Amino acid sequence: MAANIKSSGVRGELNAAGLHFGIVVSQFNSFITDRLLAGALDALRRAGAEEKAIEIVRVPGSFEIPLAAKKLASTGRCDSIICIGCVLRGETSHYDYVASETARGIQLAQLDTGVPMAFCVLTCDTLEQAIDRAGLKSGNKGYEGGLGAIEMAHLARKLSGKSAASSRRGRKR
Ligand code: INI
Repeated sequence: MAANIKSSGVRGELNAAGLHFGIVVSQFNSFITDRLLAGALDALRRAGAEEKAIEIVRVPGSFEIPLAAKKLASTGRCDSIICIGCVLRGETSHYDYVASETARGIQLAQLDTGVPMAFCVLTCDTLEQAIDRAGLKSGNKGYEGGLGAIEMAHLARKLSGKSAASSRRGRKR
């Protein structure tokens, strides 16, 4: 095997020091989204993020997350953005529109801006399923999103050939 082949591949570290994060959180179903937000903050703090490097933006519902996330990414301040929401199935097709457009919008926003966006929008049939994913039986998807945001911030820098220092110099604050 050629000596210069890096068989381990490229990956991002789980160290949040020196990184700037945005969190866009929906106020709809806040009983759940508050817990997801707490999980995301826990992940960022444990990994060494500074309080002043975390910006929280609150939107009315999940449908509004993509636009807020895209505008936040366009400021140039964030290395990574965590998108938090909870869509619960009701009796009509409203759920399907909100859930799919939120997911599509977040994906478009990260592809358009190049700023990684963690998808922490629960799409559940019941409140019980959401509670399980917001800190009970199935962990906390906000915490997982926080870790994913850190990893992707580093990976995005590496794939664009930027060092942490050069990335900070180019960032508007
Ligand atoms: N928004 C949510 O975040 N979760 C939901 O379950 C939900 N339901 O079921 O209606 C919801 N609707 C509001 C939506 O996100 C927008 O805020 C609203 O349509 C105004 O644009």
